[in-house]
Amino acid sequence: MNISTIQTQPFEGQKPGTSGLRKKVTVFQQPHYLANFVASLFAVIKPAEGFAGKTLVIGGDGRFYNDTAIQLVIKMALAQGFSKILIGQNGILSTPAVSNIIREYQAFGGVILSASHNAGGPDGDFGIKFNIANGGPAPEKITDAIYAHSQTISSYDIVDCSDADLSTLGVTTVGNAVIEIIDSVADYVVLMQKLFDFNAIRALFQSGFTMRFDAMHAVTGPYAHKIFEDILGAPKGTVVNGTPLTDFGGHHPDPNLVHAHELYALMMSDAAPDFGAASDGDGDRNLVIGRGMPVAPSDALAVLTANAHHAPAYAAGLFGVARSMPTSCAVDRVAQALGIECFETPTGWKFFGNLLDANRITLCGEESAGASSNHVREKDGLWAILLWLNILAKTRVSVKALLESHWATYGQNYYTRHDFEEIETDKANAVMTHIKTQLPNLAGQTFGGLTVQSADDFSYHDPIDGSVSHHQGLRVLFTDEANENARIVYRLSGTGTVGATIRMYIERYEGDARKHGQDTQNALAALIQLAYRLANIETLTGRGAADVVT
Ligand code: VG1
Ligand code: CO
Repeated sequence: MNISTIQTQPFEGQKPGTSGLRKKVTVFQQPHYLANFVASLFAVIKPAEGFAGKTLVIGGDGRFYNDTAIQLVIKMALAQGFSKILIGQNGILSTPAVSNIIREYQAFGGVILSASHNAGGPDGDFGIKFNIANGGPAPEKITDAIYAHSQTISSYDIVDCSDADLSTLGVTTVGNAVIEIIDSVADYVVLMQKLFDFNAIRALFQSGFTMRFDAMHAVTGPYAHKIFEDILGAPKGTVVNGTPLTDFGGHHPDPNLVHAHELYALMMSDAAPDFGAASDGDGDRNLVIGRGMPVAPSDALAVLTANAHHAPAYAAGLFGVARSMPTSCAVDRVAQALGIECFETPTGWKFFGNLLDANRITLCGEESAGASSNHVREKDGLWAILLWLNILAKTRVSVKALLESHWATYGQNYYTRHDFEEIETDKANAVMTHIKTQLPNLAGQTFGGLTVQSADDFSYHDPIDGSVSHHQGLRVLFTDEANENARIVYRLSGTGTVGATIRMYIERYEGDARKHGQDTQNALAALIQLAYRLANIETLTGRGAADVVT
């Protein structure tokens, strides 16, 4: 193997965000841009003994630039001396599948090429992130070090060899190393069969239960065809948009009621099947809609926690649960009832890893349609959908009935997120500064029937490794006359690629069963108005309404 050393210079701003480095494809296409990041990654993670004897997993969601990026990562990994490189066929692996393969094959880590729910194609977004040996996203101390290295880089090493054939399963030798192309779906399917009662779900489909799964032309298509149609016996056609496309058919592969509108419209119509679900670009998110009944992701986490015991993997109970700070507090009440710990972490899956590794939690989730368990170290869209199916197969109730009885037992946390996208960065910063300066004076103030209990800039103290992460969102906590809680949370997105995105998260607990099941935006109207007012959003940004409301 002939290794070349290429001279380069730093690029500004190669800073990983909530979930890796995410930029426009055109940014990644600049000469050396991706190579600089990959070289910085290898420099930071290289153990004293080097990479000999170690395995690297590589996979992506199939979006435009996936192939080009994978070939580069392979050649740079070979130059670093990795002994084995495992790659999903045609470069395809969902994010949870990568996480599983890292763990299953005891790899050193994995490189995931994806920009998740962001749009793809030549004008769309691309992304790269690194997952460590536990299968989870690299913690902040690694991503910070990669960034620091990228700002001083002057050269990188790469092997001169021809491109690997990603389409043929099997092993190829390159110098002292082997490249193995593995089935993208097989290991993941085996894992799911270990966790869930497939016979019960098969019987559910046999009984006439109907479902639509929308793969949004993203990575889960092949997984979903295999699991739902081939193995569980759902009729062909249950999975739609099941062929991964490099531009996701021109849509945002983001499973929310806005971008998965077709599914939503079907589920709210007379022709609705019993169960609707979708996943995102890289397969780690999930959307679940019952017939006539969308399920808010925060509620889903609570319902799954309360009913997980129906699945074999969780029958013995849960260690604990965790949710990201902006996620609604619905799951907290379930944890309390179960007598298990409930942790509140910053946004992003990397913060769950330590709690999962230490067996402090079994399930965790985020308001942004992400949930998972200790079976991998990523959120897992199909896992969540299979857990729903397992629960429905055992209880034989509708999603609507399940949700309504959940609210009757625990109360309902009305919840919404308002996103203001592509705001000029200095305007977005002005909004955050405006809110921040008010925080110290808010406690004790009353707005309508709501009194501010506390207001702060959230810092997370990791209970396992003691690390502290500051500035994880501004939160204002209220209590009302009935002593029930409400919250407003503000944060800047760390996954956008154009300008800045402000996210407002608005939540109010409703204990009175007669007031459950109302339209969310109506139920939260006063609080939403207050959230806009406290942020002075219209004056500071010129935006009177959010771009995406979920
Ligand atoms: C968003 C979500 C966050 C999620 C992240 C990655 O981040 O809010 O909950 O973990 O995307 O999801 P942000 O910083 O834009 O709010 V995905 O499916 O990339 O892996
Ligand atoms: Co994703």
